[in-house]
Amino acid sequence: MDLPLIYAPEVADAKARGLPIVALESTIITHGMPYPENVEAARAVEAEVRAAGAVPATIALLDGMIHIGLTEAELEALGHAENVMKVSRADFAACLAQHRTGATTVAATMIAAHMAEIAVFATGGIGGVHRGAETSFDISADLKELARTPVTVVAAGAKAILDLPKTLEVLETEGVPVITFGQDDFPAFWSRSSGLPSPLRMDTAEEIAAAHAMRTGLGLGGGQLVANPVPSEYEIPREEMIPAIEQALTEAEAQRIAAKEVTPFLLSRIFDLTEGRSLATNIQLVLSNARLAAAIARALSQPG
Ligand code: PSU
Ligand code: MN
Repeated sequence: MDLPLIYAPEVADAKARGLPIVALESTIITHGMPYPENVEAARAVEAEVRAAGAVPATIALLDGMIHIGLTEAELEALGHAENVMKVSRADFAACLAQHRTGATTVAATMIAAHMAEIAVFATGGIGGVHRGAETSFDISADLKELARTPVTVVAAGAKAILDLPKTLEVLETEGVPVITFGQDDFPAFWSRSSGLPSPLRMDTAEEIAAAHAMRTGLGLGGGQLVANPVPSEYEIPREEMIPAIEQALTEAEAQRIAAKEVTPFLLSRIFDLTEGRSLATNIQLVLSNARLAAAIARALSQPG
């Protein structure tokens, strides 16, 4: 079977010319931010990738096809569509076969990017091990995907709604390199530091590209997680986020939120509880990740 891939014209052109490409996810648009800020943010992130010398490819599943790059109209429609599936590895094929609209999580975006031979992907935060996972078993499929699919994912670390020490433990067990950019501490999304040391540190996009190429050359399989701390001017200190996080977690438990709904529920409650402050930081950190991802993609496309 031919893969059901559709390339946006800009991405098809970039592939034909061998230009660096950065994949972008769509769950952040449909389940991670409110409309219309989500669409504005998605456009701004695409523009940032272009300004940094690469071509953006926002990925989504539309009407039975894997879209690598969305047109203006597709992005706008996705931004306020209803009943959009939040697609991971488990429901990727079912979403396509049923011709449903699916937003791709980090895991699903990695799968699609790899099919399209795109090696670098920028997002905000990855899914991880949820607090209480020792009883709920709620561990994001993003972690296993990082272990099996050879895409370098640039994120701002993981949110403190998760159990960060357990998330790092699982990544280590799964053989995923966790590389923090430019500092020793693993970042915690809105905050530059989680208080946990990062397993690896690199200070240039070229080093990260070389590590990606080395993994490919060695046949190790799997991707890399690059943790890029939010720029300090947009940081929200951890102590300021803790009350909103605690309240969102308490509400999720009281309302028995489970499975795929957990992360979107927590994200949306935290946006409300911080009155949009967390959203502004969220947008800035994705822009910063887009710039770093573009630099890595450019370094990878340079011979030698
Ligand atoms: N974490 C964030 N922002 C997000 C997500 C996670 O800080 O938008 C989204 C991503 O698409 C991620 C998904 O892949 O949630 C993880 O969902 P789950 O925890 O259900 O695996
Ligand atoms: Mn989960």
